[in-house]
Amino acid sequence: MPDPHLTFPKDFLFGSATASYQIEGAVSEDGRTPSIWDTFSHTPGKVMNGDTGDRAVDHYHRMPADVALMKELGLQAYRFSVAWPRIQPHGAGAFNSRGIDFYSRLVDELLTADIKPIVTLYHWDLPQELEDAGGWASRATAEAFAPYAASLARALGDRVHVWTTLNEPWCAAYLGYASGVHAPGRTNGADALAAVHHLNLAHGLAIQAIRAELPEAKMSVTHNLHVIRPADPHSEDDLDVVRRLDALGNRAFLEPELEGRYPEDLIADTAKVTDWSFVRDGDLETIHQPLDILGVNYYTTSIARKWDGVSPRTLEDGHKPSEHTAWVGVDDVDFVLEAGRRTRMGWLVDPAGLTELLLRTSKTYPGLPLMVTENGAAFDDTVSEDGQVHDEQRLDYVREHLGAVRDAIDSGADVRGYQLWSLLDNFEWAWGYDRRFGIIRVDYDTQERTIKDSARFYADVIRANTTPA
Ligand code: IFM
Repeated sequence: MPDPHLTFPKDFLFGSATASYQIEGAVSEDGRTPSIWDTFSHTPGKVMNGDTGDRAVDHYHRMPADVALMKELGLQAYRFSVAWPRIQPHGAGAFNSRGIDFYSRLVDELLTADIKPIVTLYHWDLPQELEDAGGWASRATAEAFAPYAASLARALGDRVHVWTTLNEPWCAAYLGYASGVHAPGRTNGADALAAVHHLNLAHGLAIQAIRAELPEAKMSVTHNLHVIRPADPHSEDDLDVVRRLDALGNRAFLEPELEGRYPEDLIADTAKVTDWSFVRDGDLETIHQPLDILGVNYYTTSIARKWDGVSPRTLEDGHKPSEHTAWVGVDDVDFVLEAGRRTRMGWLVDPAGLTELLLRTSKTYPGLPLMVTENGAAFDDTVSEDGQVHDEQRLDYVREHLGAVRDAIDSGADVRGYQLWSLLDNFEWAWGYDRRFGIIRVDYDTQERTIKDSARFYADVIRANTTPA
């Protein structure tokens, strides 16, 4: 008997998500060249324990077996990303048929297993050669994205269920170019804001390029939208901090992509850092393309207040609180660490925030269907004596967040699916292999896969929703 709180509309798509650099390994095989993450992870001190994605979870070689695991769980969709340096090793010019062939085989394998492919074109592994030529701070990178997107549209064609241009450009721009905790590790506010714009531009150009090849393609983009609450809802200062973080984190992407403009307050707030002259005539029209679905990644909420300039500030998720935004003009933020359950990332478990975010987004953009393209949790798992992983905390997290999605649907949000992050334990960026998000455990020495209890629970939810009564 399905849990009534976990029953979803008929066509709701249950799946799971990964990203190329986090799982593939095989970094120098079949013509792939280094990405910015290869360079960054091989730079001493950048990634915990000196971990790299060189081998990751060897998905490049184990892909058919991994798809068989997805089928065993009953997944209806699989969201993965394509490594640009496999497809176009120099970031421009010739395409690499061996790289394309890997993704073509993956898509076929998924379709044979009755799993819908959701393809992300960019999940942070920029070809190093493009970074050397200016990276996302340079317009040329956005322009190079269009032929890359078109080549994938030609190769994978109508076998793809949904195309996603970018994953979390917030991270690519601010963590990569402002705080420098992600590749390429730059700390330059003007570059970060130029990256915001060029990522938006790449999004628009890619949609045009894919639709030119595949007029029926379903297009999307995925954002890690932030739910930030003021510490004191009556404090003008705290409300203003939240407004500025919302402008940088949410509206810097949503407004150009969905409304064809940059927020005026964002331009004013960042005036000391840049004059935004990298936005050229016609760019906003290019960025503002019709979307079929908006991808929302959600993990947690935060509470912000204006920093008084004196007291020691809270350390959130291991970084200085304003580290990511200080470079781009918002340097007076402090985050309040609320009591409550936290994941191994230090993130508060707050399912109500997901309901709030889905409802807010669907109210702001009525008529635009939403998909939760990432949600999940890192916890320290152990293998029990019975050889199983009883990851109760992750199971609870998933159950509560699925319930939160259902609550949002009940209150009127048009949510079309849920992609659990992540299918497999994998390379968690600056945290290396120290943080496990998978619903399938990977033994990093043997590469053995073990289905965790959270995955079995998720499979039961899917089965209950798809088995005719
Ligand atoms: O692992 C990441 C993923 O690559 C992007 N979204 C957040 C996840 C967990 O940190």
